[in-house]
Amino acid sequence: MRVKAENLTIDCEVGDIAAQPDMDAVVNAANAQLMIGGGVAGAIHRAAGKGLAEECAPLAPLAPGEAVVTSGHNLPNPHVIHCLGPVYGRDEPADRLLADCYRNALQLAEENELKSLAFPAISTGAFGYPLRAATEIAVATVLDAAPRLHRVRHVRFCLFSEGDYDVYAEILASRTG
Ligand code: AR6
Repeated sequence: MRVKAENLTIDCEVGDIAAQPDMDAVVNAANAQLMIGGGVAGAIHRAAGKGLAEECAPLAPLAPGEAVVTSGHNLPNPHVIHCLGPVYGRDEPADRLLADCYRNALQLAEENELKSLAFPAISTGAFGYPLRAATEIAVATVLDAAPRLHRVRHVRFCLFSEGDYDVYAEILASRTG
Protein backbone atom coordinates (compact mmCIF):
# COMPACT_ATOMS: atom_id res chain seq x y z
CA MET A 1 0.00 0.00 0.00
CA ARG A 2 0.99 3.62 -0.54
CA VAL A 3 -0.03 6.83 1.24
CA LYS A 4 0.99 10.50 1.09
CA ALA A 5 1.94 12.61 4.12
CA GLU A 6 2.95 16.19 3.35
CA ASN A 7 5.46 15.82 0.47
CA LEU A 8 6.37 12.31 1.51
CA THR A 9 5.22 9.07 -0.11
CA ILE A 10 5.16 6.17 2.34
CA ASP A 11 4.66 2.65 1.10
CA CYS A 12 4.90 -0.78 2.62
CA GLU A 13 5.79 -3.97 0.82
CA VAL A 14 6.71 -7.55 1.51
CA GLY A 15 10.29 -8.06 0.38
CA ASP A 16 13.97 -8.53 1.05
CA ILE A 17 15.70 -5.39 2.35
CA ALA A 18 18.79 -6.38 0.33
CA ALA A 19 16.78 -6.26 -2.91
CA GLN A 20 15.35 -2.71 -3.06
CA PRO A 21 17.04 -1.30 -6.16
CA ASP A 22 14.89 1.83 -6.43
CA MET A 23 15.98 3.20 -3.02
CA ASP A 24 18.90 5.58 -2.35
CA ALA A 25 19.50 3.81 0.97
CA VAL A 26 18.40 0.75 2.87
CA VAL A 27 18.40 0.69 6.65
CA ASN A 28 20.27 -2.07 8.44
CA ALA A 29 18.90 -3.48 11.73
CA ALA A 30 22.47 -3.68 12.96
CA ASN A 31 24.30 -5.13 15.94
CA ALA A 32 26.45 -2.83 18.11
CA GLN A 33 29.66 -3.97 16.40
CA LEU A 34 28.22 -3.34 12.91
CA MET A 35 29.24 -6.85 11.91
CA ILE A 36 27.51 -9.42 9.78
CA GLY A 37 24.81 -11.15 11.86
CA GLY A 38 21.51 -12.88 11.25
CA GLY A 39 18.28 -11.46 9.80
CA VAL A 40 18.54 -8.07 8.13
CA ALA A 41 22.23 -7.56 8.99
CA GLY A 42 23.11 -10.92 7.48
CA ALA A 43 21.17 -10.24 4.28
CA ILE A 44 22.68 -6.76 3.86
CA HIS A 45 26.28 -7.78 4.56
CA ARG A 46 26.07 -10.87 2.34
CA ALA A 47 24.74 -8.81 -0.57
CA ALA A 48 27.12 -5.88 0.04
CA GLY A 49 30.28 -7.97 0.30
CA LYS A 50 33.34 -7.68 2.55
CA GLY A 51 33.91 -3.99 1.81
CA LEU A 52 30.89 -3.06 3.91
CA ALA A 53 32.25 -4.74 7.05
CA GLU A 54 35.60 -3.02 6.46
CA GLU A 55 33.96 0.38 6.20
CA CYS A 56 31.80 -0.34 9.28
CA ALA A 57 34.59 -1.46 11.62
CA PRO A 58 35.90 2.01 12.60
CA LEU A 59 32.33 3.30 13.12
CA ALA A 60 31.53 0.73 15.86
CA PRO A 61 30.31 0.41 18.53
CA LEU A 62 26.86 1.96 18.21
CA ALA A 63 24.66 2.73 21.20
CA PRO A 64 20.94 1.84 21.03
CA GLY A 65 19.07 4.45 19.00
CA GLU A 66 22.16 5.60 17.07
CA ALA A 67 22.54 5.56 13.30
CA VAL A 68 25.54 5.82 10.95
CA VAL A 69 25.79 5.92 7.18
CA THR A 70 28.10 4.01 4.85
CA SER A 71 28.19 3.36 1.15
CA GLY A 72 26.29 0.39 -0.27
CA HIS A 73 29.23 -1.48 -1.84
CA ASN A 74 27.74 -4.35 -3.91
CA LEU A 75 24.16 -3.59 -2.90
CA PRO A 76 21.96 -1.93 -5.54
CA ASN A 77 21.76 1.14 -3.24
CA PRO A 78 24.41 3.88 -2.98
CA HIS A 79 24.07 4.00 0.82
CA VAL A 80 23.27 1.94 3.91
CA ILE A 81 22.08 3.57 7.12
CA HIS A 82 22.87 1.31 10.07
CA CYS A 83 20.65 1.60 13.17
CA LEU A 84 21.03 -0.21 16.46
CA GLY A 85 17.56 -0.91 17.82
CA PRO A 86 16.88 -1.59 21.50
CA VAL A 87 16.92 -5.16 22.81
CA TYR A 88 13.38 -5.49 24.14
CA GLY A 89 13.34 -5.90 27.92
CA ARG A 90 16.94 -4.70 28.31
CA ASP A 91 17.51 -1.30 26.68
CA GLU A 92 15.26 1.36 28.22
CA PRO A 93 13.23 3.38 27.47
CA ALA A 94 12.67 1.02 24.57
CA ASP A 95 10.00 3.14 22.87
CA ARG A 96 12.22 6.26 22.78
CA LEU A 97 15.28 4.31 21.64
CA LEU A 98 13.33 2.71 18.82
CA ALA A 99 11.90 6.09 17.76
CA ASP A 100 15.47 7.49 17.86
CA CYS A 101 16.49 4.90 15.24
CA TYR A 102 13.85 6.15 12.79
CA ARG A 103 14.48 9.85 13.59
CA ASN A 104 18.26 9.54 13.30
CA ALA A 105 18.05 7.53 10.08
CA LEU A 106 15.80 10.15 8.51
CA GLN A 107 18.13 12.93 9.66
CA LEU A 108 21.15 11.19 8.13
CA ALA A 109 19.20 10.71 4.91
CA GLU A 110 18.43 14.44 4.86
CA GLU A 111 22.06 15.40 5.57
CA ASN A 112 23.23 13.13 2.75
CA GLU A 113 20.59 14.45 0.37
CA LEU A 114 18.97 11.06 -0.12
CA LYS A 115 15.53 11.00 -1.69
CA SER A 116 14.40 7.53 -0.69
CA LEU A 117 15.07 4.97 2.01
CA ALA A 118 13.66 1.61 2.99
CA PHE A 119 13.32 0.50 6.61
CA PRO A 120 13.00 -3.05 7.90
CA ALA A 121 11.02 -3.62 11.12
CA ILE A 122 13.94 -2.70 13.41
CA SER A 123 14.22 -4.68 16.69
CA THR A 124 11.28 -6.99 15.91
CA GLY A 125 13.38 -10.07 15.10
CA ALA A 126 16.30 -11.20 17.26
CA PHE A 127 15.82 -8.18 19.57
CA GLY A 128 12.28 -9.29 20.47
CA TYR A 129 10.27 -6.04 20.22
CA PRO A 130 6.55 -6.89 19.82
CA LEU A 131 5.65 -6.14 16.21
CA ARG A 132 2.48 -4.13 16.76
CA ALA A 133 4.04 -1.81 19.35
CA ALA A 134 7.15 -1.37 17.18
CA THR A 135 5.00 -0.61 14.13
CA GLU A 136 3.08 2.12 15.99
CA ILE A 137 6.42 3.77 16.82
CA ALA A 138 7.84 3.40 13.30
CA VAL A 139 4.76 4.87 11.63
CA ALA A 140 4.26 7.67 14.18
CA THR A 141 7.91 8.72 14.01
CA VAL A 142 8.00 8.89 10.21
CA LEU A 143 4.67 10.78 10.08
CA ASP A 144 5.88 13.19 12.76
CA ALA A 145 9.09 13.89 10.79
CA ALA A 146 7.33 14.29 7.42
CA PRO A 147 6.76 18.08 7.61
CA ARG A 148 10.48 18.64 8.32
CA LEU A 149 11.80 16.52 5.44
CA HIS A 150 13.10 18.49 2.46
CA ARG A 151 15.22 15.93 0.58
CA VAL A 152 13.57 12.65 1.52
CA ARG A 153 10.53 12.10 -0.67
CA HIS A 154 9.91 8.37 -0.31
CA VAL A 155 10.01 6.07 2.72
CA ARG A 156 9.37 2.36 2.36
CA PHE A 157 8.62 -0.12 5.11
CA CYS A 158 10.00 -3.44 3.85
CA LEU A 159 8.44 -6.36 5.70
CA PHE A 160 9.53 -9.95 5.64
CA SER A 161 6.13 -11.66 5.97
CA GLU A 162 2.53 -11.14 4.90
CA GLY A 163 1.53 -11.08 8.58
CA ASP A 164 3.93 -8.22 9.35
CA TYR A 165 2.75 -6.40 6.23
CA ASP A 166 -0.89 -6.65 7.38
CA VAL A 167 -0.04 -5.00 10.72
CA TYR A 168 1.88 -2.18 9.00
CA ALA A 169 -0.86 -1.61 6.42
CA GLU A 170 -3.54 -1.46 9.10
CA ILE A 171 -1.62 1.00 11.29
CA LEU A 172 -0.47 3.15 8.37
CA ALA A 173 -4.05 3.38 7.08
CA SER A 174 -5.45 4.24 10.51
CA ARG A 175 -2.86 7.01 11.10
CA THR A 176 -3.22 8.63 7.69
CA GLY A 177 -6.91 8.07 6.92
N1 AR6 B 1 14.56 -8.29 4.61
C1 AR6 B 1 13.60 -7.63 5.32
N2 AR6 B 1 13.28 -7.96 6.60
C2 AR6 B 1 13.95 -8.99 7.16
C3 AR6 B 1 14.96 -9.71 6.48
C4 AR6 B 1 15.27 -9.31 5.14
N3 AR6 B 1 16.21 -9.93 4.42
N4 AR6 B 1 15.44 -10.68 7.32
C5 AR6 B 1 14.74 -10.56 8.47
N5 AR6 B 1 13.83 -9.56 8.38
P1 AR6 B 1 16.40 -8.75 12.79
P2 AR6 B 1 16.63 -6.95 15.11
C6 AR6 B 1 12.87 -9.05 9.37
O1 AR6 B 1 16.58 -9.92 13.67
O2 AR6 B 1 15.45 -7.53 15.79
C7 AR6 B 1 20.86 -9.53 13.82
O3 AR6 B 1 21.41 -10.81 13.96
C8 AR6 B 1 12.63 -9.95 10.57
O4 AR6 B 1 11.59 -10.89 10.27
O5 AR6 B 1 17.15 -8.70 11.51
O6 AR6 B 1 16.81 -5.45 15.10
C9 AR6 B 1 21.85 -8.43 14.09
O7 AR6 B 1 23.17 -8.88 13.94
C10 AR6 B 1 12.18 -8.94 11.61
O8 AR6 B 1 10.80 -8.62 11.41
O9 AR6 B 1 16.77 -7.37 13.56
C11 AR6 B 1 21.56 -8.00 15.51
O10 AR6 B 1 22.35 -8.71 16.45
C12 AR6 B 1 12.98 -7.69 11.27
O11 AR6 B 1 13.45 -7.88 9.94
C13 AR6 B 1 20.14 -8.37 15.71
O12 AR6 B 1 19.84 -9.39 14.78
C14 AR6 B 1 14.16 -7.41 12.17
O13 AR6 B 1 14.83 -8.63 12.50
C15 AR6 B 1 19.19 -7.23 15.42
O14 AR6 B 1 17.89 -7.62 15.78
